[in-house]
Amino acid sequence: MKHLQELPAWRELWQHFDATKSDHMRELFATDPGRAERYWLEVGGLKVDYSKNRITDETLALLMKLAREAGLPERMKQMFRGEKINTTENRAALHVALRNRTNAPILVDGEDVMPQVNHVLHRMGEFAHEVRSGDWLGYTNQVITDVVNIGIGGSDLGPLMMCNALKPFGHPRLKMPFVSNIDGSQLRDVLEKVHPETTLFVVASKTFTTQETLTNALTAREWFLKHADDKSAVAKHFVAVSTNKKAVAEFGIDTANMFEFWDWVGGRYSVWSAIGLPLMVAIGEKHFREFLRGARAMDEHFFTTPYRRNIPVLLALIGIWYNNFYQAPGYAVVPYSHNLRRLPAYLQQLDMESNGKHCGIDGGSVALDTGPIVFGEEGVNCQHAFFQLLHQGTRLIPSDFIVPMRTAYKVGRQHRFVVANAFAQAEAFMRGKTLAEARAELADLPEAARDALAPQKVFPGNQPSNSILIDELTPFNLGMLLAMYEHKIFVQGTIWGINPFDQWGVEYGKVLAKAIEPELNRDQTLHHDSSTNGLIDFYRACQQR
Ligand code: G6Q
Repeated sequence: MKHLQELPAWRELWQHFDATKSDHMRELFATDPGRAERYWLEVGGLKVDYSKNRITDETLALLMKLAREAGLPERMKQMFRGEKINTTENRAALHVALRNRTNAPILVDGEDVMPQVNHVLHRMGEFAHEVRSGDWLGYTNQVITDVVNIGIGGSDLGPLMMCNALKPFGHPRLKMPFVSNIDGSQLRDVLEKVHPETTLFVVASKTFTTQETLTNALTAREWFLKHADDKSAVAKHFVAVSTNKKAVAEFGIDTANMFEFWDWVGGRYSVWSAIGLPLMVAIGEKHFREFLRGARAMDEHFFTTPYRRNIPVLLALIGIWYNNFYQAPGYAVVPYSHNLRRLPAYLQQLDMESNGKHCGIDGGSVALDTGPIVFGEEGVNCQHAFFQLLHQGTRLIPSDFIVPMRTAYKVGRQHRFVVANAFAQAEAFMRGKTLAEARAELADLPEAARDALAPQKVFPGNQPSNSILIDELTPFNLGMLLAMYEHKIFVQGTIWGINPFDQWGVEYGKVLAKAIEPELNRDQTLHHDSSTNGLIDFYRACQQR
């Protein structure tokens, strides 16, 4: 396998970069009236304006050439065929099967996975219906009012983010708290607000070995049993979502109350699986299936559209242009929607856990920058915080502005204001403000004061952004949006020659604390470095106070 740096397109891109790196987007817009129209794509309710990027048709042509030379076409086919492209874990990466609403067979080890996918989806639907209709009763025959998801990482962020995003579709009786952190204050806050007779716990863990989740689930069960005082009542208040039947049974949850998924579903790609159960309970089966259909629409777009009009491919390539040529440290995700406030955290995991790798698939070092640093916050709040650095700092940091065009909440003129802010910021990032413009704005000041202040009010501009417009926050459109990012990340991982589907860093984290936790309480000799020994000693001392 050739390294990226050896590909002809890579070398041509460097030449192109050297020739164009100082070009300003202002000029690109001024000299090309058709730019915005040409750099605009639509799929269903999703529109992407990618014209405010430091690209030209030549840049895109070279980047697409790079994608082909790096083997993207073959890799896409391998993914869709269910081949074990997650080589380090010897697994397929088949989240696309979970939303394969055509039901065309998808084979893993020669077996069609669609019957089991459909079976679990059907069971989830029955369960969601029972809880929503009030047929599912607690141990004192009361209807359920709170569904608490206990899970972390991929078993938390997807359903949590989506329950917020689709709040207007939520069942009016049901509240959906999420507990992820092992810091007991989160669980305590939730348990203070719910009642054991009307609360259902969903214990969500792919492996069912994650300490945070199992510890929180045990505490929740103790809390429940303190009130119910009857172990047989647990079955009416605890269900599990997992791939590990044995561990679920050992934990004490009846496997009849377990919703299964499979090792070919990565944690951060699992919101489409039974991990999405709380979401389905909140919005109902019909809307959950719409969510899957939206993702499917994006899958079809991704797998069948030529690169020049393929949204995930183009966004991935533009990201590589900044990451590897402009050496941008990362990008900002800015949803202009309070309901999408957890989207940055969701994408942070999706992207950084997938492409935060230094080792290539072939075992060698990739020797170039891979996954970008992803950060973000809901707009407009972040305009009053970190946007300053994007406007006037020294770094190139592209942004994705995600802007719903309509809102379910008709509150005054707020939504118009939100949209106006999003468009204005993207324009300002692109245009900037020249010294002459800054001086003109200060025309009232005496000459000396103007000379002193004007440079401070210069905005370099040329800061790239994609405007991702969503007709409305519907399950279908959000399914498309998430699938778009999944595929974008997959394309980038493929070009960098890494495996976006493993997560050895996360696994490492799961074992690290196990060694230190017992040492915190015991008076035993420590064998760490002097800093770690000191930290442990200090903790011990604090417990004596
Ligand atoms: C996701 C990661 C990680 C995982 C959590 C929870 O892709 O693997 O975030 O989801 O560590 O793992 P369990 O679901 O196994 O508890």
